[in-house]
Amino acid sequence: MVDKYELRAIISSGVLLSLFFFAVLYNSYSRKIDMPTCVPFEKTFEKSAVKKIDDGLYEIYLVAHMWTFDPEEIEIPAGSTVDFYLTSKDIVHGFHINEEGVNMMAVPGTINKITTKFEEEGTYRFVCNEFCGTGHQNMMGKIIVK
Ligand SMILES: [Cu+2]
Repeated sequence: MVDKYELRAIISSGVLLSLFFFAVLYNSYSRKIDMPTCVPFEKTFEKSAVKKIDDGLYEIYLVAHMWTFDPEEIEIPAGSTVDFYLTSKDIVHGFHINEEGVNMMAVPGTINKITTKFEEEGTYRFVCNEFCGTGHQNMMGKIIVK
């Protein structure tokens, strides 16, 4: 027989788990937060690229490695929608654009993808937000939106 205090602990754990689960679902749908998706590519890319698909539509292939991003500087016109594809050559790094709410991990052997739109002109800085070693604090780049 289960002790009544043990049963209370089990039930409250279940309630809390459900609450956290629905909080994540609620926030991702109601606030339209884009979650990065993991692209099942057979082989990841090793070279970076900035591809113009159409007017206002770009694909950016970013490679993270100790302790820099490739490319470090990207120029796009205002109002562009950008698909970011991100991978890493060595260890786990991060990719964070504060103003756009973009936050991804760069994992070796996989590609993470997120889409965002740059409405306003300006310089958007991106940084590595996963501690990756002694040069971590210098790992950054910028997107210039004109
Ligand atoms: Cu880092």
